Amino acid sequence: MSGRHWNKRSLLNLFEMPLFEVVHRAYVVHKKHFNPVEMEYCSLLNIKTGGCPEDCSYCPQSVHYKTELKPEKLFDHEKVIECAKEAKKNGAKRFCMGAAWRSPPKKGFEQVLELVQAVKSLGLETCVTLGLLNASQASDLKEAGLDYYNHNIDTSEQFYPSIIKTRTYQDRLDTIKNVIDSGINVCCGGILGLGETRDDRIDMLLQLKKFPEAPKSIPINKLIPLKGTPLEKMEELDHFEFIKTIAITRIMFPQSMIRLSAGREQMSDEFQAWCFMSGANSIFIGDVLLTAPNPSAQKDCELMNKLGLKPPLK
Ligand code: SAM
Ligand code: DTB
Ligand code: SF4
Repeated sequence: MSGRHWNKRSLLNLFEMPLFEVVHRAYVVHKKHFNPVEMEYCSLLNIKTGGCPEDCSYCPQSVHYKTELKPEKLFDHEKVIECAKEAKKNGAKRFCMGAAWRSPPKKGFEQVLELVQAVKSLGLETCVTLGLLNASQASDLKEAGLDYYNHNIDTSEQFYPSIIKTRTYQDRLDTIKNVIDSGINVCCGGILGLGETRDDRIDMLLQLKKFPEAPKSIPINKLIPLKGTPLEKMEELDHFEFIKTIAITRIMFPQSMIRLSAGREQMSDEFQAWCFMSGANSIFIGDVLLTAPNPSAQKDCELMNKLGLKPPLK
């Protein structure tokens, strides 16, 4: 399957198949490469909130939109380490730190390098998402022991300028190249429900396939239409189209971890279960994502128990 040649036609064929057929194919691929009852838990912390000069239409942290968010300075080192310890106690395998920057400023970047080393020494995998990176920043992060860098392409190249005007798709691809060249694992995916077409979803998946190697981790976010952002009133994407896209991602990327990222708080148990059956095998745990609510630990624990899913044994 993985050696198959992917193009618009072959992906459209999959999208046009009956839902059960696509989900069945995805589950077969999933079972071949993973233990289907295992769910990876990652934890997320916004270490620098708001005041971001970018204009991503979905994001409450952009200075371009009047949202309810209060900008904050970079978190204190000790406070971050406390959160990382708590995340480990709750079963997280990876601790991901996000900062609302276009690209990391010098002093903040040095502090992040120290945080990466400290979090890693707790026995957690590390991930950061800091915006655009040059080659030297990527290699400094590698040296500090960073395991993953999250940088999403979000949608198709064609649709991208309708969502973000302050940077180009190519800026994003350049950063991903710097991350790959430095030897850090790539965490790269997108958002569904931005108002994109099926064709855009296909192009986004084809773009992920063009990387020299498949991203080890693929976050699929469901748009959370946040108050004050231009996408606040966006009509919700059809649930089955969302599920099909997850299933097709699994078929195309048999060995990648697929994270059902933003949007779980707004989804029913059944909707999430369909996504897990279609190959999503990773989630963020904890009450908040970066700024938006995420299901509580108790709610997630109940859902995992009902579905018979559990974190992998260490
Ligand atoms: N500033 C960094 C950047 O843009 O790469 C890191 C943080 S950014 C918030 C990480 C990702 O979160 C975005 O690429 C997008 O996919 C996702 N995201 C942000 N706001 C979202 C929303 N309202 N709903 C769903 N996903 C969202
Ligand atoms: C990703 O793809 N999703 C996470 C993580 N990478 C950094 C972020 C989701 C953010 C959802 C909106 C918010 O919390 O502000
Ligand atoms: Fe800034 Fe990232 Fe939000 Fe875009 S998504 S406005 S780059 S924090």
